[in-house]
Amino acid sequence: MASRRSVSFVGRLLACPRSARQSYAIAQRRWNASISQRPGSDRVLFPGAVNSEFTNTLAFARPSEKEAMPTYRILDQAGRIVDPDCEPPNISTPDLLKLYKDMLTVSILDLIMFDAQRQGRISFYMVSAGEEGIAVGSASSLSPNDPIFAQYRETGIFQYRGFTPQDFMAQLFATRSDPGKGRNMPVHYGSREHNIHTISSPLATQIPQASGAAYAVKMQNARDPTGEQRVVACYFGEGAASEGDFHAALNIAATRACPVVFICRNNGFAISTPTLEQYRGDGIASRGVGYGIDTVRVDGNDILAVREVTRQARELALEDGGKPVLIEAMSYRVSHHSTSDDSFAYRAKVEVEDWKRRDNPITRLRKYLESKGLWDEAKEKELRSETRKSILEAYRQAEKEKKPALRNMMEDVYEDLTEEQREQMESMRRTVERYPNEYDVSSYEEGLGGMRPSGQ
Ligand SMILES: Cc1ncc(C[n+]2csc(CCOP(=O)(O)OP(=O)(O)O)c2C)c(N)n1
Ligand SMILES: [Mg+2]
Repeated sequence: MASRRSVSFVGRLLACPRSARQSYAIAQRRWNASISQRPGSDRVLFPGAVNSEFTNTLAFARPSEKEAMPTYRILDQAGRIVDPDCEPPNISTPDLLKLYKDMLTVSILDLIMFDAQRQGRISFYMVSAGEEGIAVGSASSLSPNDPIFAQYRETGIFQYRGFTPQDFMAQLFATRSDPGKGRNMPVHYGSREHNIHTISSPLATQIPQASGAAYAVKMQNARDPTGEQRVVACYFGEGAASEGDFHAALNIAATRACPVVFICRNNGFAISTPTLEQYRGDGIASRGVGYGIDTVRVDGNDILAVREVTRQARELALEDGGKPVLIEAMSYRVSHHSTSDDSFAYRAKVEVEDWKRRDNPITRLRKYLESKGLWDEAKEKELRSETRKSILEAYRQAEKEKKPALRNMMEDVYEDLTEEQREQMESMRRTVERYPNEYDVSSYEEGLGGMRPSGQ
């Protein structure tokens, strides 16, 4: 009777989706692990380490004696395919050119806006210099419907997903067209339309949020197996990976099997702290392995390699009902950390100059395109001048645009304004009214009237 019942249970199980079968296998493994070893077995089934062989050699695992995880690349620094026997990269010419144009656009936007901050036109800026390939290359292998959580040096994902110069400028100048209503510092973009969650300043907060979103996506994928199967992508710097949030996020994603592709940009610095002082292990990749997560390290200056690694990571993340994957993309932060930083106070200028000369994702792809006859100096000049022109046009328009009404500082914090918020808004309005020469609010929508609650 019992065996008949178990046969029908197995039958039912086999009819289940693969993810349910996997959960059963895990449960079975747990059950086995709780039983003591069979006589003569060469390994014990401890519940906490289920496949560990016995040894009578006492040896500490010494990571310093292990080889570092290799770094995958397709193109070398001269833009040549490293292994000519390999299949050529599977990418159409228009797609290849889009990668190049998007990287170049980000770098031109960065130059213009860095200067804009120096001229006092915007309050703050952060460039992606040297790391454009990581954002653009990885975004090109995601579905536009995959939700993204990012840090702040991934402008390329916004560019790739269709942000226009006007979209960038609305946020940077905090105009009334900014979907964030001017509440965030510059470069903290967000876009519901493009499925990119708004950038948060507190480091690493986006990582557990991404694991949670991936758990929701996992359930949506299971509920609608014939619909589009999505993953979540989550970007962060190697410095952010020192936060507790990083560890909690990776562990929960691993144990709950969440389809999330973690993309760490390892650019050698967390502001002034070099990686040598941040950790002793083998980068961030070794931590993925520690959490039981499939992990790969890639040359972040090789956009084709980043694209290919992300494509495969996305496929892996959707296997067996979902699981996390970690990509560590190696690069070098060519720029100062932000407009508030002077990196020559803690690193030699010659080191930066050397990196600039030696390697760069944009020049690497350009060399490759030139070798294929797809790019030349005339095309480069034309693209640079067109891009500059359209960015400057949007810049000038945004400078003239009104800022959001001042009530937006207080509204939307709670569903309705609280009594205290009403009093504060009223008190602010009276102060501004009394000192018009000190507080010019004419550049804000509705001027002084914008300090009354909506609908009043
Ligand atoms: C919780 C928290 N601690 C400190 C900071 C200040 N801070 C801003 S960026 C940064 C460095 C982050 O380095 P990394 O994650 O490697 O990113 P990168 O700037 O190199 O792209 C620090 C310490 C912060 N924003 N949030
Ligand atoms: Mg860093």
